[in-house]
Amino acid sequence: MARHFAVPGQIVSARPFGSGNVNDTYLVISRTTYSEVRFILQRIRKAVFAEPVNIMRNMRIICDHCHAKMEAEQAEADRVWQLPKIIETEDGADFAIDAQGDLWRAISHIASATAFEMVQNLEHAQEAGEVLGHFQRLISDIPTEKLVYTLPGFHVAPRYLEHLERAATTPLGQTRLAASPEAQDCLAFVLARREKCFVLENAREKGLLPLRPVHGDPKVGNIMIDEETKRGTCIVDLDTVQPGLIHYDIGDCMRSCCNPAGEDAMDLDAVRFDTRLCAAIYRGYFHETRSFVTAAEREYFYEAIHLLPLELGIRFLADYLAGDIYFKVRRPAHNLHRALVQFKLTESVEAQEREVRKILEKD
Ligand code: GN1
Ligand code: MG
Repeated sequence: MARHFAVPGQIVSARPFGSGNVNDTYLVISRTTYSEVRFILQRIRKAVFAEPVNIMRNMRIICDHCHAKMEAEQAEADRVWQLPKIIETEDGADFAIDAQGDLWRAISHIASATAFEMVQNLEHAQEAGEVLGHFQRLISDIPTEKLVYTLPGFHVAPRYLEHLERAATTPLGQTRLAASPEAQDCLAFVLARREKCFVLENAREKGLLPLRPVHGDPKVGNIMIDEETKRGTCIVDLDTVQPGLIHYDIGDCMRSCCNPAGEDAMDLDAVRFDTRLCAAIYRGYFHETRSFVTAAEREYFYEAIHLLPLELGIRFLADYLAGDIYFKVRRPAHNLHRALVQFKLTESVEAQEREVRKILEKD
């Protein structure tokens, strides 16, 4: 599939790249007689994205919009901001379809920058916040009507609760629950927090929170840090950019970047929500977004920081009970363990609610 894309030279390798839980990603090397080009090749999983073409429609709009805006702002910027660009096929299309009907795309590789799987230090956290805020600001003036939903219902927590409750009653769900006291504890943990799942969607329905273009998946592993300057340079993985609440992003970035033990922490006791990291992320984020974020939106930031780890835990647990069909797993009960990590994180947020709220009041 790499050969479909308009890149000079000969393809010499295509190796698995990164650690995505959904799509398949490869780093491809194409050599010419004088140099080489590296690019990213990806297959979109139809099991998750029913209409992969929608991803490419949004991606085209977002890339064109952001690249133009980044270039216009470059003279004033404190760094060279980047965003991968779509590499067209030999026929000038934004993607190629294989014999199985799967969609493949190629994008430019952001070189001399690293996407860490875990937050490294306070500076890294602040950069993560700044990168997310910068991206949200760049896309904030794209009318939401111009974007399609690549993943309908994404981050709508009540929906995930429903999935979980349904998965728990299926024969497989019942078997997995009966075999695991940990899974039973997880389910009880969620049910004790059931009403929390509705907080953001209720506020949205009341008209308190506007729909805006959001990233959807600003986890630490999607944020690239310049190896030279140690500053953030770009956010990758635009698959879930669609209309949503900025709370999904701030909550997801926090749940990912404020847990120094990482999403796959083997030692559950090491999982905690680090408020110093939270303050650093918020500083970077708010620096970029203060121009458009409303007071009402800020009032719900704490709820988002509490909800997103709970929601991801619900998603992992539901997938475990449904037989691991959504998230790729690397070992048995991987999804159950992932859920346990997120619930530990949720508890840690709860225990520090006052402290977190104080951080979010700062201007
Ligand atoms: C999935 O595939 P990846 O790693 O980009 C998931 C996110 C989760 C994340 C947890 C489309 O993202 O929502 O936060 O795993 N993406 C989708 O690591 O469901
Ligand atoms: Mg993703």
